[in-house]
Amino acid sequence: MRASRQTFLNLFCILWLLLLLKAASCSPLPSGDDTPHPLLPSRLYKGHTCVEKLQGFCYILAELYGPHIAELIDREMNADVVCHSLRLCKQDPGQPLCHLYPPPKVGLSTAIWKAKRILKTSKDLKSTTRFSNLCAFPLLANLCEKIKYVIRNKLPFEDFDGDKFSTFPTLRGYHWRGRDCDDRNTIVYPGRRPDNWDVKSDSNCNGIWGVDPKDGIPYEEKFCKGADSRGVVLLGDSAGAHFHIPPEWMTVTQMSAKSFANLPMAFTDELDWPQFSEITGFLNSTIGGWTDSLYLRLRRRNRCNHRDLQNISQNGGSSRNLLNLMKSLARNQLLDNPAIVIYATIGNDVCNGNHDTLAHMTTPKEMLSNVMQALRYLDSRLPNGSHVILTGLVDGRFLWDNLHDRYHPLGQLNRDITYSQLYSFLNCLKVSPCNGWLTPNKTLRNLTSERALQLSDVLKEIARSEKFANFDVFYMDFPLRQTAEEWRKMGGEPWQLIEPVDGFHPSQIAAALGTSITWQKALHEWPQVLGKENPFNDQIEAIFKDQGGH
Ligand SMILES: *[C@@H]1O[C@H](CO)[C@@H](O)[C@H](O)[C@H]1NC(C)=O
Ligand SMILES: *[C@@H]1O[C@H](CO)[C@@H](O)[C@H](O)[C@H]1NC(C)=O
Ligand SMILES: *[C@@H]1O[C@H](CO)[C@@H](O)[C@H](O)[C@H]1NC(C)=O
Ligand SMILES: *[C@@H]1O[C@H](CO)[C@@H](O)[C@H](O)[C@H]1NC(C)=O
Ligand SMILES: CC(=O)N[C@H]1CO[C@H](CO)[C@@H](O)[C@@H]1O
Repeated sequence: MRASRQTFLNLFCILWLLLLLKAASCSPLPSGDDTPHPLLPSRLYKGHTCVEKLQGFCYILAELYGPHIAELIDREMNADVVCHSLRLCKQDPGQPLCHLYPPPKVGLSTAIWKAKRILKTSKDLKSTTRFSNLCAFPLLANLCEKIKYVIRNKLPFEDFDGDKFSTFPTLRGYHWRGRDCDDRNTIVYPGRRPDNWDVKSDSNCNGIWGVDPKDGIPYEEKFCKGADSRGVVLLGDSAGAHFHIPPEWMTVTQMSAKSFANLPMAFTDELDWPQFSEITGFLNSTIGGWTDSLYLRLRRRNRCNHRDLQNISQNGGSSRNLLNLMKSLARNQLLDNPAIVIYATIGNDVCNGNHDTLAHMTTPKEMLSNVMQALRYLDSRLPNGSHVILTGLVDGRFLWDNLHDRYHPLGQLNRDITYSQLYSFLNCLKVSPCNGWLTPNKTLRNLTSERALQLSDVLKEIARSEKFANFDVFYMDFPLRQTAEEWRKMGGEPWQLIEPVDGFHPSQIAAALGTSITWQKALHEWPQVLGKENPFNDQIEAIFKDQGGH
């Protein structure tokens, strides 16, 4: 599993740093470009034109690396040099130095050597010092408190408050799963069948409870009995987790304090935006595009499904590591409603950052074994009457074909970095999320797609031939082609369907369009998956309003 969470965070940090340096050193100050640069931190506090725009973002980096970066920029060293000297860009012995920008005149290794000497003269920051500096930043204080709390109490970050559902918005709380409505009570959670028709309290968190004073019938019974209630569970990879780095963090011209307003939240959610994701998204998108999700549609179809969603996706999720990840599925076979499980590891079985990437791809035989194991596990956990939809792998040639000669947000200002260059750089640093597709080698891209197709065929065959006791199983291709077609009809361009910063993940637009395609397919071909429409939706809305929000 090369394309792990850590890899993405590393990648993010590298890109981020490179940007800052570029922005700071290129700063389009109105005058006096020939005067020596004053130290970066003081420039930050005084708020010079270009730097002013970087605001909070610069502040953090200045806190983290301030004097070092300032010294280095003063000596006109470029971002690659700083990246290497701070060891953010790693170099393996005997391997060439990776660089994104043209090397400085003195040569890259000389410049790095000089930069390292400067670093040695000032005291090295320990990670703890860094952390408390970070905490001094008001925007991050709240996050720091939470992290300190977790560390102090030796809690695993995964289940921050010791419960699978949570009233904390981030740190894998309700942005990942339907919000719990009573964190202290373990028999209260979304998706369960109601306790005594929720006469006294809302045991399943769908916002419907109490008794109708007119006839003495509990509302839950009146509106939800026999309503075919069901939840949505996404088992997937970073596409499901909706990996997104806001491009305005990368594009100097778009930078403003507001761009960074969502920074603390993005960090605690590990740069995934599940609240906007295509299967479990529920908030209006603040990251471009619009939100649409199977969960939202299922909720609209039957308001009794309110809050019944789980996102068990992870960056790097593949058929193999999903086997472990899925153990965090929270579904009680006896007490809970059935679920629709979307199994969607759309790329990581063929995507890895290895040099001999082909040798490290999942084979069809392994795929069969992994997926069958997963399905048997689900069969032991899902309530009878559930449904599983297997989604095929994406054809990632789409990425190269639509992006390679376009400018990356990092390179838009000076028109100097294309995706092709970025991919090579990531490949060189060994942090590429997918050597097989993010490569100029057409044969390799073809071979990667060929394997992806074979793995999709395995899924298709499973759906055709295997039977399970508690769910039926369906297959659909990853709807990339239809998505692109729809988007073209709407006047869009294919490259807009890809996350601009990483040049790899589906964008918010792709997610929203994909949802509607998936929904339509289910509606026409497998209507039993979606259950029936609840005739009481309007009444539920009239009485319970937003049902307690999400
Ligand atoms: C998103 O915003 C629109 C109007 O701006 C609103 O009608 C809709 O209900 C919102 N959707 C969600 C999921 O909040
Ligand atoms: C599941 O429900 C179906 C009817 O919906 C029934 O035929 C089947 O026997 C049930 N399976 C189990 C394991 O209870
Ligand atoms: C890649 O595949 C396409 C169609 O699938 C084919 O036209 C092309 O010749 C192949 N290229 C290489 C280099 O294998
Ligand atoms: C392209 O990839 C294929 C398959 O890995 C490899 O055999 C070939 O040597 C590569 N071509 C180049 C120019 O690197
Ligand atoms: C991708 C992801 O965040 N999955 C998480 C879903 O929620 C559970 C419990 O909070 C986590 O354990 C998973 O890692």
